[in-house]
Amino acid sequence: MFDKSSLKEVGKLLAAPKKIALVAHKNPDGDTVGAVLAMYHYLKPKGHMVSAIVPNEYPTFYSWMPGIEKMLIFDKDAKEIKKTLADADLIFCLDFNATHRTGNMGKFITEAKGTKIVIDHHPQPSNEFDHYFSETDTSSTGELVYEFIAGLNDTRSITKDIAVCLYTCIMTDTGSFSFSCNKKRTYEITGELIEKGVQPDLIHKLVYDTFTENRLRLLGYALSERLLVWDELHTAIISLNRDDLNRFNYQVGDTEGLVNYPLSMEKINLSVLITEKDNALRLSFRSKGDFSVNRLAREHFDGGGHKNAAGGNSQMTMEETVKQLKSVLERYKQELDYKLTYE
Ligand SMILES: [Mn+2]
Repeated sequence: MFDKSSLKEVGKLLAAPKKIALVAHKNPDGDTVGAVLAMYHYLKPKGHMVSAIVPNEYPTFYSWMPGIEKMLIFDKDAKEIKKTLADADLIFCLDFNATHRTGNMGKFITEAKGTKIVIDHHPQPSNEFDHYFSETDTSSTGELVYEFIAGLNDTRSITKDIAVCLYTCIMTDTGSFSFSCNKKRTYEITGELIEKGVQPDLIHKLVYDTFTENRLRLLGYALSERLLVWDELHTAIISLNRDDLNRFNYQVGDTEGLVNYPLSMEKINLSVLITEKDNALRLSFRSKGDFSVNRLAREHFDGGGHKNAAGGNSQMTMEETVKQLKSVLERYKQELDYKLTYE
């Protein structure tokens, strides 16, 4: 799985107590939060001084996760985080592979003197780090954290809390085992986590069955009033501006998963969600089949991600962004014209 000499070197670094910063990416999802907390619970009992750091607020449907109250949030605790990063012997970057993915916090990671270690499954890592535990063909960073611990021959140290965090990573990053989940190894690891005490049905409820009424009504509104379908491009778009979000008292995480709904139409291969947040537009892309939204986001929307799930940004107005999206997609018309078949 991983490069033996990197594992050996990092294993050596972890053999004596260290100051360790564990960092999540901006707009945190279940994978990055779960990976940070799993590493926190793994390293802390070994005598290290460990800090868990996230750039901005995480959605409330992760607030049940063990240890999450320990998270330092850069938007609130910038001063403490700057010092923690500057003092750290080791910095683990979990679920991202370029410092800019942590927003304004990025430059403090860049400036930090500690050894920088990436555990991540996104394509094309930047060269800013010292050690890479990077596999693009894996369900989640959580799965790679398991492999990292397994690589150190230390799965016996995996407690129920660690297992719960890692399970949350795998469940959320595979859309409850509906994508990026075609490998036997993902299920072997899931089985091991269940043996450590994870209850999959309970975790599913804690993450997905915790909508507020406003969130469910926003979903209904988005699908009935804000959905645009471009048949000839096999594409659907949902756009939500500030007023739409305010109307339903938007809270962080309320649009999570929304982008997946249009893909449930047979004719749709690409779904795009555009939301107005912090005076800029955030784009979220999902595809089914071979169309790469990572490429689309990288080449045209200042973003990136995975083949079937990516994010991007736009500095234009909503109207201009939708127009630009349409003109870009016209160029991909052929590539978007397919129908999934059983083979
Ligand atoms: Mn991930």
